[in-house]
Order: sequence, then C-alpha cells, then structure tokens
Amino acid sequence: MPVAFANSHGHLRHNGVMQTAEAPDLRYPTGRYTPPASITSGHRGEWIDTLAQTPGMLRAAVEELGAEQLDTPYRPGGWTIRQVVHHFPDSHMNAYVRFRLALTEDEPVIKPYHEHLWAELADAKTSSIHSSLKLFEGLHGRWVALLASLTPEQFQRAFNHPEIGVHNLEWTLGMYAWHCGHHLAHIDNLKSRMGWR
Ligand code: NI
Repeated sequence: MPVAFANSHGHLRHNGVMQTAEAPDLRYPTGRYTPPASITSGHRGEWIDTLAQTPGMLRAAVEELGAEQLDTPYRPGGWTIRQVVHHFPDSHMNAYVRFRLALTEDEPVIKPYHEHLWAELADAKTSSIHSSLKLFEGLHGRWVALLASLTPEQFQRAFNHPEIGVHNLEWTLGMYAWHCGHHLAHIDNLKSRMGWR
C-alpha cells in the first residue's frame, strides 16, 4: 500500500487491528482498502466522483462543530477531529504531487513523509479548520480536473514508493477514494456516539 508502512497511525497497514462483532473497529470503520482484481473505467469514474464530493461532505460534517467538539479524539488515543480535518489536505497534497510526478517522469521515486508527526505540528493540532477546508476544496478541484483528463494509458503510469514499491495511478486513485470515506467515517461515527447530530 502506498503511504502505508511508513505511517504510524497505521490506517493503511494490512497487518494489525483485530476486529470482533462485540467491539467495532473504531480505527478502520470502513475496513481496509481492497482494490478490485481488475480496475475498470467504471471504478475510476466512481473514485473520481468520490474525490469531487468529499470536500463538501467534510465541510458539512464539521462546520457546525464547536472548538471543544473539534478537539475531541475520534477514538481513545486517536487524532482529534481537528487533526483529522487538517490531515485530509496534508495527505492529499502529497498524493497530488505524486500523481503529477508519475505523469511527467518515468516511475519516479517519491518522498514518504511521517504523517503522524505532521499531525503533531502546532498548526495541525490547534489552528482553525477553515484554512484546511478551503485548501482541500481547491486541491481536489485541481486534482479532479487532472484525473478527468487522464487516458487509460496514463492511469497505468506509476511511481515508486521507496518502502512499499511501485503502484500505478488507478490503484492509487482507489486508495485515496477509500481514504476519503475512511476519515469521514471517523468523524461521522464520533458524532453518532456523542449524539452530536
Ligand atoms: Ni489518513
């Protein structure tokens, strides 16, 4: 999995968390990313739609929350809602750059980053969510425009993650569509458990 084994909040790891019927998995509410055996143009279209819709869904999910709610961890020991909001553009900016590199270079080696440490920087822990909501909307606007322009051949272009190897763009697109739902579910599930809706 790209971005996978290098990140310590671990949501992209294949190994790990046990899930039982009695204790729903708060960390992986939608399960792990399981790409289809064969990715079609239909899958790509659905995933692009997900990327197009997620900024609005994120804004709707969090814009009415107060500071104390935003500073509540989505699970015990997990990121706060505020950190999750800032994580969306932090993660997807890296993804956007990786797509552009893969489209303009031959299987470029991309730069991993420590997302758990990014989430501990002061702005990600304490700053207003509004800058990240705007950043995320603008970023996905550009990213979706790029994705909508790509040919099937371009979706086969790939980058090389130094820790987890080579993945092509359609596989990676599916992973980031999964990533959108993964973190939106963290927020929605906390709101449900807390009675905030
Ligand atoms: Ni994430």
